[in-house]
Amino acid sequence: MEELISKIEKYKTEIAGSEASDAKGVEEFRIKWLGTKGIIKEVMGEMKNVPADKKKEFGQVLNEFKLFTESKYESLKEATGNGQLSSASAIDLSLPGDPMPLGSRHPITLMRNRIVSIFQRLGFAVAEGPEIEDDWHNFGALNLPPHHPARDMQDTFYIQQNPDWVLRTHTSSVQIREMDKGKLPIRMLMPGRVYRNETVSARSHCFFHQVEGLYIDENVSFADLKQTLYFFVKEMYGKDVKVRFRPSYFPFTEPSAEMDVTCFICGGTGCNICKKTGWVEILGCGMVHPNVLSNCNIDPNKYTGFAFGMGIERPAMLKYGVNDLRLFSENDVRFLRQFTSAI
Ligand code: 2NL
Repeated sequence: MEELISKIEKYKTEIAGSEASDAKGVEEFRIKWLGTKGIIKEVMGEMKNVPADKKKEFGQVLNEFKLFTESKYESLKEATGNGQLSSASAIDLSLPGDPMPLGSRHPITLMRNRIVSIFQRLGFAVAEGPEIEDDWHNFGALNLPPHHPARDMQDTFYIQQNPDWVLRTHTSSVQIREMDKGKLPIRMLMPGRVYRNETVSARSHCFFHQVEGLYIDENVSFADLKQTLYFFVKEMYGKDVKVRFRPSYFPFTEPSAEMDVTCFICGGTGCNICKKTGWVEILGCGMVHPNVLSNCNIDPNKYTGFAFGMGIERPAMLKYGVNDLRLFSENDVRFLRQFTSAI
């Protein structure tokens, strides 16, 4: 009996000093001490050799020994992360991986990229610029001197701290900066966000997006303008589409025109989109006004150029069946998720 008790004391010392670095070590501990052929079972087997009057006392010692071992087992398990993950053998390699969540591109980005890539194939480079502009780059250089009535065509946001600063009303200001650099010829595309002080509704918004284009070189003619835009339209809306130019007015171009395409919804037979006319207006364009060239130190007697500007929202609404402009700027993921992640 005395012998047995001192053996148990030795076991306890051994158990107290046991360590396990992973789930495998913890399992080895369990098998050695608590397993069906383990040491505890073996010591319990000694009960039959203990005299009857000592059985109660020995039973208590055994019970205490078992609890001691079990609590050590629990603390080893906890120290190695409950025997999970810390061991390579505990990882189920056959489980399918978590799919990488893929975002989608904004419909305005998709439409802008479509437009831009067509002109890039014609050699147009892309430039961007600041959304806060000074009066000169947004108006003055574009042949809109102070108090020019055409300034009223655009409801401008002025920056309170400095009335010389505005939120740009078109991306032409980027083109002015490009012309100022004095490197000719210029063949550039300026996509970007522009601002107008308008009440927000399904059909109008205080900001929207446009792509403007500019081509300046010697001997650039209105025929070049027409051919370039005709190529664009065929790539964008298909080979069968027809175009027409209507005379128009912009302060920064002369002559100016607006371009219509045969309605790509009804094919020209007349629907709500084309208001039963069979034609849809898609852009404004013209030959760069000589004053604009002079303002940027480009000699209008040597160089000519054409420019155009088109909105992105309307073609995006028609292509993707979006009926409310506000959806484009609310960033509701239920709306945005519906678009593709492709360029
Ligand atoms: C429209 C019409 C247009 C231009 C933009 C331009 C830029 C320079 C010089 C001359 Cl730097 N013109 N841009 C020309 C004609 C029309 O935009 O309806 N945009 C949404």
